[in-house]
Amino acid sequence: MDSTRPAQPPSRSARLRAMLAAPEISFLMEAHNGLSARIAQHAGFPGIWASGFAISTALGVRDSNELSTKELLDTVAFMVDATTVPIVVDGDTGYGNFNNARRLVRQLGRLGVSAVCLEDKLFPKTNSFLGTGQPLADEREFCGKIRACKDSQLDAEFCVVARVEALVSGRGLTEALHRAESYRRAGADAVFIHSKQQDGREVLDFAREWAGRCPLVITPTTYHGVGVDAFERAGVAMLIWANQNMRAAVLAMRQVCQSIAANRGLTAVEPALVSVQEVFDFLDYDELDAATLRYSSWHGDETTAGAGP
Ligand code: SPV
Ligand code: MG
Repeated sequence: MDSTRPAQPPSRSARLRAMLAAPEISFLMEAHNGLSARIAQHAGFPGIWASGFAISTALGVRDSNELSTKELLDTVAFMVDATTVPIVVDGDTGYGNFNNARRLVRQLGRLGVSAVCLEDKLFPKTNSFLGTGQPLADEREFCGKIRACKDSQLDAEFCVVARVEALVSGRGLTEALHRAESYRRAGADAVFIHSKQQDGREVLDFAREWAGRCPLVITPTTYHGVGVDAFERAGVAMLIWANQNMRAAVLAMRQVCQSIAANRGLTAVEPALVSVQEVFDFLDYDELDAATLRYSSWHGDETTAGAGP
């Protein structure tokens, strides 16, 4: 090994894998486009959840696989470009069978995504909080999908997270544990146990019975009243705040539109808005000015490699 070469920092995927393996809990924040991803990273989150619900909503469609994989990938590409932290992409059910899912994994890998989360429901999926019935995938078929994804990933550190919907679909703890174990054996790097209860009880029960067989991921959207310490003590590796940026954006945009329409002016809203200059600063327009000076009229009189911005 060349000892004069500076050590490479760990890749995004390696960092995500390390977070899952660490004894302490990690927090991922939802983002749904380049801007929200940038804001999440800026706030200090060590990783981002590219939420299917939030991305769909931000594009004005429903979380029922109305979004195509191409549209998902286009959005995720902006999020990767806007950040340096690991991104876990919500891959829903994999957009079809094992073949569609493994192609998605290769496409995500090429973009620089660190993990995909696949849920054991049927295509087209429905959001877990809809009361429309939540039919589950055949267990063996879903195991094959996980295996196909693991066999297809381009980067050894890439993670496949298997999301268990047995509790959401009312099948109970025993089936949830059984499916989680099957998915772990099929090669899943982590298990995401989802629940729509409000007290977090079934998630804590699951975590106790699971006993750290592989990293556990949760999303306390409905059981947000339970302090995170309880989940940390129960051995949860990763907690995802799954949709709060999108919901905050809906609220803020609705309020600002209503106020401007009602008041026929900006007086009421202007103090509550970030300034245009703040937007320029956040997107680092200064870098573009510096690059313009450097590159727009190059004289070829500078030879230092790597002197660029
Ligand atoms: C998402 O954020 O798209 C999820 C999590 O899948 S949930 O909406 O809670 O099902
Ligand atoms: Mg989703």
